[in-house]
Amino acid sequence: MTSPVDYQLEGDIGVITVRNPPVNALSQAVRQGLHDAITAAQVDASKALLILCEGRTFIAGADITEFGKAPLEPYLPDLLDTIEASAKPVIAALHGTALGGGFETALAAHYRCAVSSARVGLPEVKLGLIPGAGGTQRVPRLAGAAAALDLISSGAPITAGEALQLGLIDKIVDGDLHDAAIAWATKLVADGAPVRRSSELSVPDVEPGLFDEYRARLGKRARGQIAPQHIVTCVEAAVNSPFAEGRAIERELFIECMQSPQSIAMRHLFFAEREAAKVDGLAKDTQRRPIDAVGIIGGGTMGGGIAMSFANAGIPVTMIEISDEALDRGLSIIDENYAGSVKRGKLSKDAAVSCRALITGSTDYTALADVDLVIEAVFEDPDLKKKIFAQLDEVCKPGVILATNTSYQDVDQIALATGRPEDVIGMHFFSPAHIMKLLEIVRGEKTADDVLATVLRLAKKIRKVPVVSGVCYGFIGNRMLRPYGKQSQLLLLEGATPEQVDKAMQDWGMAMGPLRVFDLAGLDVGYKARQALSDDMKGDPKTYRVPDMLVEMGRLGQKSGAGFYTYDENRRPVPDTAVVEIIEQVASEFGIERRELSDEEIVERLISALVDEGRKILDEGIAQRAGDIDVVYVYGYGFPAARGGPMHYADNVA
Ligand code: 3H9
Repeated sequence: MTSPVDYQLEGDIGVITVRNPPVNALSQAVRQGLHDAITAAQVDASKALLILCEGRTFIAGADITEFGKAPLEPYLPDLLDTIEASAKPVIAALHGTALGGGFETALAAHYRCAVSSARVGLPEVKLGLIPGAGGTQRVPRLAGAAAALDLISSGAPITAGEALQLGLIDKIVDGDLHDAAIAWATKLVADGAPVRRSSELSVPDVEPGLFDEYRARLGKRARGQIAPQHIVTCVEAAVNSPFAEGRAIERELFIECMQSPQSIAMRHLFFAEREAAKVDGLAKDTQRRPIDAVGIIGGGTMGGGIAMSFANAGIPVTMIEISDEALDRGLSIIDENYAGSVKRGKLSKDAAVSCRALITGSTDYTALADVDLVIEAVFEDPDLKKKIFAQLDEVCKPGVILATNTSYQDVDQIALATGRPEDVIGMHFFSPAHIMKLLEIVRGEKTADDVLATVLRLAKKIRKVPVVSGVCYGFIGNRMLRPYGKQSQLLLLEGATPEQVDKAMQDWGMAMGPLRVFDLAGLDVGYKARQALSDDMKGDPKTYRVPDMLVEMGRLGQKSGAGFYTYDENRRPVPDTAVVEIIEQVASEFGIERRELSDEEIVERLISALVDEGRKILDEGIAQRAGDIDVVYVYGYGFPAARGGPMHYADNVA
């Protein structure tokens, strides 16, 4: 088998090229190839060594598919010791995304250059891990402890420019990376540049209290996760101990993380997310339709958020509303959102202005005559939606994709309102749509393959995580939410309070407990939806009597200042004895004797409700695979990533 690492002398420079598509991950063969090349280079005529990669990126990390298996030599930390120990200067030349073990490889080199579009980072924490090949020890030595904590605990990559400022790279080069790097290496040789080992540096002085502050902050932000706390321990060790000792601590904690159920869960999600974008039976080479302009029907919170998702990806949007006032209102919400993004530092002012300029409005459907995709985002009224689709059928050009953002309605019925059901699909965004990552793509019975393939690719372009669902009431996510919500009502009647249910779920890791979620969504939404259902579909009245009574009292949730809780002026939920009285009254009407419930019982019953429905969804073929359901729940419903999603949790931990 040919090695994925090639070594050649180019003049005085020994050039080590990694060629392991798609992302040049550090498989055993790559590690071996690097080891052999570095060793060979010590005794040849080269005066300096250059490590670079072919393809779209520098090494993007350890090979995650090898994790959880018996480790194979050479181990990465040992290989990086060999690189750093080289008697000849080693230069790493970065492009694409130098991540995790890839960036650690670059940090073990003596000099680093990068093209300006490159990004570097240590994203291990997103896999429930810590950097395991010296990253926690070398970054603080080069950039200081505070910068190291930010970089490693967030897992977010930074630009080459930021890395240069932090001292993590030495030079940004223009033009062809190979040629520019050879030129720089040649100059370093001519200047007699010495080997520079980051392990030999000491960490600059540290602000008192820094580590305690990070421990507390990460304890809140990544509740219950072990990797972020271990990162603080390792960086602290970098400050207080020699390199070898710090690295031994890093190694031990890396292995602990690697074997933890949290990392197993997060690695499962990494692959599940990528798998979810693939559809069984959909040919890889399916032709995609070009999407260069988008129309959105409805300028409410949802329509506005969807418009921003496209504009942020550089795609122009025409937003349609029924009146000038409604349009102005919609556009001004978008203005406020952009102003908010600038204020929070998420977007530069210039970027916000150019994105916003891509959104225009109209009250006339003929403004959609030339767009390539229309997304309907009006409220959940099936007749209104059908009317809109019939109208779109009249004004839109052939080949346009017609999508509905419905959360519940039958996409096949909506499709039949047009003469082109094969062009109709569901694109279910989650609120706020410009922030939430999940996109449930609903494949109708007649949806054409190229429509599905186009929307799947488009999802990536607008930086969403797509999951494909079949047609059923509520699709994957909201269908599972129904039994979960019903179970929460039974728990209340049997003896729990709203705050006990929510606290139990939040302590377990959910971003928000179910009753607070319902208050946030608006209790009137479920109320109205129930009015349209038969008694049979509504199910046991015990599961909705309390929220019905709350709505009839005008307690619609957060927006009316009261629902399962009352809300103070800062929209914080305050427990309300009036709600407990209603619960007690309904319980007694149904002859239920209230008792004390444990937090364990609350969690067990609520998660089982999700999992049982998830299994039905799988059996019916609504979801292709269990991992798809996990992706929906983690990205759309605040399920803790460190538990891997409801199906992974049920199969592996529960
Ligand atoms: C680490 O390094 C630990 C060390 O500190 C210590 C070790 C001792 N391994 O995402 P894409 C596959 S932990 C194996 O669609 P993009 C991926 O599954 C690692 N496979 O592309 C997919 O396969 P398929 C730290 C990997 O352009 C294909 O490549 N590094 C790996 O949207 C394309 O991926 C990370 O966490 C991998 N490391 O994004 C980086 N990475 O086509 C993880 C990708 O069969 N990777 N694949 O579905 C990423 O963040 C993105 O893949 C990247 C490219 C930004 C690189």
